[in-house]
Amino acid sequence: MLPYCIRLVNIDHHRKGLESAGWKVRIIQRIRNPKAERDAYNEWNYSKFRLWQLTDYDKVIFIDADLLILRNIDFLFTMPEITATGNNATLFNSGVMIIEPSNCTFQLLMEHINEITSYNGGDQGYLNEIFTWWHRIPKHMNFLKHFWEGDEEEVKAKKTRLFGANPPILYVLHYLGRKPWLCFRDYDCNWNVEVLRGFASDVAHTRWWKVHNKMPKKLQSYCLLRSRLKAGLEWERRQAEKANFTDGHWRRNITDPRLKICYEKFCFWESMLWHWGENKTNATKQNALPATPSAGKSSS
Ligand SMILES: [Mn+2]
Repeated sequence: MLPYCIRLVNIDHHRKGLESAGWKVRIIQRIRNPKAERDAYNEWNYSKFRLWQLTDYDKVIFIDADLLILRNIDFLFTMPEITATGNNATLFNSGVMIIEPSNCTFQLLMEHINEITSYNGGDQGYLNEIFTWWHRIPKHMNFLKHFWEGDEEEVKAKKTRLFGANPPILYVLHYLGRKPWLCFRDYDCNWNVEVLRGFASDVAHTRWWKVHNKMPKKLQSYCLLRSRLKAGLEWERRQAEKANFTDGHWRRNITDPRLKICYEKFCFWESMLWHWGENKTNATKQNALPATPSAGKSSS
């Protein structure tokens, strides 16, 4: 079983979507990170600890909602708790984890919630404090879509080859930064934001859309864009234009049909731009686009 951790905003609607895609949905009580700020992106990500309460399963392969599985990973069920890929030096990335549900472990996790400070503010930092011994599997099992600042051109080219390889070489691709379904399909919108440019890869972006296109049309309808998000994307594009980013993605025409499809009451998103950016907290509070934490923080 591959449980899927997701925040359902419109419960009935999204639940239906997940169920028609074949997921067994379980509604859980969220767990608040007591050290997180109110309404921050990481306020509720300790909810992941509830994985250990799935005691009707002996073993669980946990996969973050922003990963694309490209090859069969069933053999991971033979690995013990806790198995993961390395993030940096001695720490593991919590995007893919093999865990063994146990109420005792769940209790242990909950017991220290007020003392332990997570190095990155997220569940990853916390779990790394609890599970100091872990089993390392190759990076191909949770390959980060990220180019480090120091990456040589050769390394970048190699990563890009891996993102696009067909048949796939990578087992699992982890979409860091802005998610492909929150961009127009024309290009990776990480290009248009200075602090996110290390996450930009049109090849990885296209890969996600290829999988999307194979989904039944009915399921694709869950991937539409809200008016507020369209406005946010256009605002970022204009910022990139002002800064005259040399990659020139901001010049491209948007052909994605989702630009013209509106499912909300308010469809005139262009008017949202009239006062956009005047009050910065306004844009983040109303959740136009996911916050843009530093590269390290968004790596989970
Ligand atoms: Mn992730």
